[in-house]
Amino acid sequence: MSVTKLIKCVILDLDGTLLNTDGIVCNVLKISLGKYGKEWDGRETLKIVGKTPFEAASAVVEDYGLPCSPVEFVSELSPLFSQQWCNIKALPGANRLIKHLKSKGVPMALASNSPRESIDAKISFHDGWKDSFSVIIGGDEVRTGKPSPDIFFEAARRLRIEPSSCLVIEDSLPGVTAGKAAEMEVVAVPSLPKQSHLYTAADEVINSLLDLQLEKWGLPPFADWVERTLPVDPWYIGGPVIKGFGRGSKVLGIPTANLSTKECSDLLAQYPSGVYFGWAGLSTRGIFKMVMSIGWNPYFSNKEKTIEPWLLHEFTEDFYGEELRLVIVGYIRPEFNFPSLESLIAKIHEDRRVAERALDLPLYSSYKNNSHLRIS
Ligand code: ADP
Ligand code: RBF
Ligand code: MG
Repeated sequence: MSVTKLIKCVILDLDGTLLNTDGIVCNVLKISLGKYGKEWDGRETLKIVGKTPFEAASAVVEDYGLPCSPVEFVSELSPLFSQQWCNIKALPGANRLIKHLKSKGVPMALASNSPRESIDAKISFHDGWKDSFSVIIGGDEVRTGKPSPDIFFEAARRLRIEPSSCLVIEDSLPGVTAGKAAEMEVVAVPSLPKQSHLYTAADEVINSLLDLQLEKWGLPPFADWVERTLPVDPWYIGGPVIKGFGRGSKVLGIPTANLSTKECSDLLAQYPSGVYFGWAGLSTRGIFKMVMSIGWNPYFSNKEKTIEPWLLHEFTEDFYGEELRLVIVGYIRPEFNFPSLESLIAKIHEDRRVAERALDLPLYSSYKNNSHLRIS
């Protein structure tokens, strides 16, 4: 992007952009469709992200042929959703973004298709969020929800900032459409995988909030990158090493010790795909530096989200079945597709160098002694 836009404020969507609502929505639909003897299969997810509750309910009632009206279905779902709000986690990068913009005095608005009351309830579980937004608008406070631009026009009006100086951050297609119809700059952060090709209307499509580059919009840049790495709240996973796709060593010359994706599926779903690094512990062999990818390996277009840890050590033998423990401490970059196998391999070796150097920094090296890595 060549032109730096002079953006004065940021308007954020809530569900799927700042909050990881997808899992909760699936659970609630599973339960409520179960009452009608139907099984939620996730196929409507695309039809409901970014919609108003009424629109989402209409899609489900129609697709499943439910013997109730969308209005009735909404009122059946509402109490189930309310019970779940305390369990919704912030998406990675959400707290970082809100804190940063607040500390730099950049005005923020929250504009969501969900009713104002639900927005207030949801954000009450996240410290400091409510006070960070100068403006909060729900779908019930404007005439028509997204994809209509109403909600964004209203946000700009209340912020007293020209629409063309507003940056919208949105995960859904209706939200992107609404932002562009309001003639704002729009960064899309699709919440569903493998959808980025649908977001052609957006000014930029990023993989997760971790990849947001505020300086592109003339906003104060994040200052927390350390030698090409972004520290993350550490997370811990582990399990026996299983067989992967059988191509790490063979095709790339880069062996990756795979973990069962079923056993850590909840954790995996919480983290954006991308390249991360940290420390790896193997029961009988010790503790090693590690760099890994999480995701669908776009170069190989995998169907499943996998975790591919490369231990930065030369082993003389395989260690399938052994207990592998990982502590992940930092993020490097999103996953990419590559024009050639050589360029993919070269990039992974560059990741290795970045991780190797970073892990010597006190910030990251302290985790080497974490008890999670020592398996007794
Ligand atoms: P798979 O597709 O079955 O994971 P790979 O070709 O990716 O096969 O090789 C991974 C296996 O190689 C690991 O499960 C482990 O037993 C072994 N291995 C040897 N050296 C390493 C290393 N440095 N990092 C990760 N795995 C290694
Ligand atoms: N695969 C991709 O398709 N794109 C990537 O950007 C990518 N980055 C990776 C970075 C690291 C550090 C590692 C260890 C793997 C990466 N891979 C990537 C995954 C690689 O394709 C995978 O290890 C093989 O497919 C083996 O299953
Ligand atoms: Mg592997």
